[in-house]
Amino acid sequence: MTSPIRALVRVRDVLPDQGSFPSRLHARRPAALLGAALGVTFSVCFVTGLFSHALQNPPGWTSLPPRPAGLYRVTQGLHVAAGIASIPLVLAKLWTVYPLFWIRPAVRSVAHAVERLALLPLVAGSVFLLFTGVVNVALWYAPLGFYFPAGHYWAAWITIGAIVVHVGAKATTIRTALFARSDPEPEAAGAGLSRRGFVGAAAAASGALVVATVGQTVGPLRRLSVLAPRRPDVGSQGLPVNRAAAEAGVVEAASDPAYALSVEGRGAARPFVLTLGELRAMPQHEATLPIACVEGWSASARWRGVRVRDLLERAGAPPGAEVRVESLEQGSRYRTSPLDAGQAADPDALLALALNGEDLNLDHGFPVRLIAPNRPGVQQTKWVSKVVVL
Ligand SMILES: Nc1nc2c(c(=O)[nH]1)N[C@H]1C(S)=C(S)[C@@H](COP(=O)(O)O)O[C@H]1N2
Ligand SMILES: [Mo]
Repeated sequence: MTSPIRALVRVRDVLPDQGSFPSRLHARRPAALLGAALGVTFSVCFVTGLFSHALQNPPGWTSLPPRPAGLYRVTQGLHVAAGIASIPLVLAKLWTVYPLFWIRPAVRSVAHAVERLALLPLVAGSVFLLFTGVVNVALWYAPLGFYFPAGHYWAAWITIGAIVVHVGAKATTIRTALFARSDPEPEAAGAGLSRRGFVGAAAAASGALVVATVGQTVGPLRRLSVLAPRRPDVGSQGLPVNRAAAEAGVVEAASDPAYALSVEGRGAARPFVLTLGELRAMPQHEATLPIACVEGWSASARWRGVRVRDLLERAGAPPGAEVRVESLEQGSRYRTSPLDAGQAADPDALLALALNGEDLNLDHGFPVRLIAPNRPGVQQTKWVSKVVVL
């Protein structure tokens, strides 16, 4: 039982007999190739994930630029696409290396013990991240008994730590497997997949999954997005709806003819209240901006409404004021949204009244919604009732 395993960890990348793990795919080179591909996809996920986290939890020591307006659309599209691409790669990688989990002696030294212990957070973390990510993208929150962004975020740190340990421990093996002249691939006992064919198949599956979903954010590919839960062009007023007015319990409050927007707060020297008619009478500004949902879909739309900075000026807010926008919606995590000074001053930061040339409908946030550049969709609060100047 030991000989095929020893072949894996020792010098030659061949399996000398048809022992307990006969497949020639349990070898270092395919493992290293798949690992390298995963290194790329996980790095993309990690960096774009940190950016998304920073936008949603502003760090305080720095402000995040509202430009380029579509940046978050690109980074979050990449985040979800790279995560989806990783799924077949992880499965293939686990298949190539799983005999190593049975290696004996289980622990050879302290360093070996550390390296092997790091496999637990590595494998569990990777599977957890991909599973929770897919669950979130698929809008199927039921199986998650915790707040998704927090769980996903902390698991990412643990997993990245485990990856660093793993790559460090395997550096020599990886270098040899990738760059040294390798033995010729052994003939398969039966008609089996070659290593090259196996890695190619994993890459092809990965590419196919991406193509089947990336149209949720890359408009021209939308027809191919058979596996994406959203199509960017399908929804009322030509835009998907994330949470409808009825689900949010705001139908009555939002359609109340007595609706008024109030601009108030410590920073507002001259707080005021505007009816919908008065809001419509203010100077209107038009901007083309995307909704870029953390769940990976995004779509661009034409918005028209009142600039946040015009409201601040009217309220006598000091330059550099920060703002909290509040929704009529009650009891939701996403009922308020912060704008730092730069975001609030941006000429395209709007309280929008119209979408693609029509008055906003209830599901898109009637009477008024926030739309501003380079922000996650969750921060584009709908059914706005209050602008609080901080
Ligand atoms: N009040 C409120 N605003 C909200 C939400 C919400 O649940 N409640 N969902 C947000 C999310 S997650 C997204 S992606 C966008 C989607 O906007 P849309 O439904 O108009 O496309 O609205 C955001 N605004
Ligand atoms: Mo969203």
